[in-house]
Amino acid sequence: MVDKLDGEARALALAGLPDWTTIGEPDGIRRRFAFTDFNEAFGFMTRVALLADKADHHPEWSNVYNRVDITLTTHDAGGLSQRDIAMATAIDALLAAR
Ligand code: HBI
Repeated sequence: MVDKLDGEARALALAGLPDWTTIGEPDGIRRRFAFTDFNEAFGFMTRVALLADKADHHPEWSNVYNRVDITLTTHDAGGLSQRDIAMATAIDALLAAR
C-alpha cells in the first residue's frame, strides 16, 4: 500500500516535474507529448509500457497519431502518490535520453 501525497511532500515532488499539470478527477498529474509521427509516438509508448510493467504502475493514456496524453494517479492510494512521481520522472528521463 502506498500513501497519497499531501502538503509539503506533494509540493516538493511537483516542483521537480514542471512539465506535468495537476488534475482533480482523478487526483493526479497529466502531460501531453507530441512527436513527429505515429511511429515515434508508439515507440515512446512501448518504452513507457516496459517501465510501467517493471514498476507495476500503469498509466491512463491515449494516443492520437503523433500525440500521447498520459495521466498518472495511484488507484490504491486514491490520488497522487510517490509512485506517480517516480513514473513521471522516469518518463521524463526517457525523453531526455533521446
Ligand atoms: N497502476 N496507476 C496505477 N495505480 C495503482 O494503484 C496500481 C497500478 N498498477 C498495478 C497496481 N496498482 C497493483 O500493484 C495493485 O493493484 C495490486
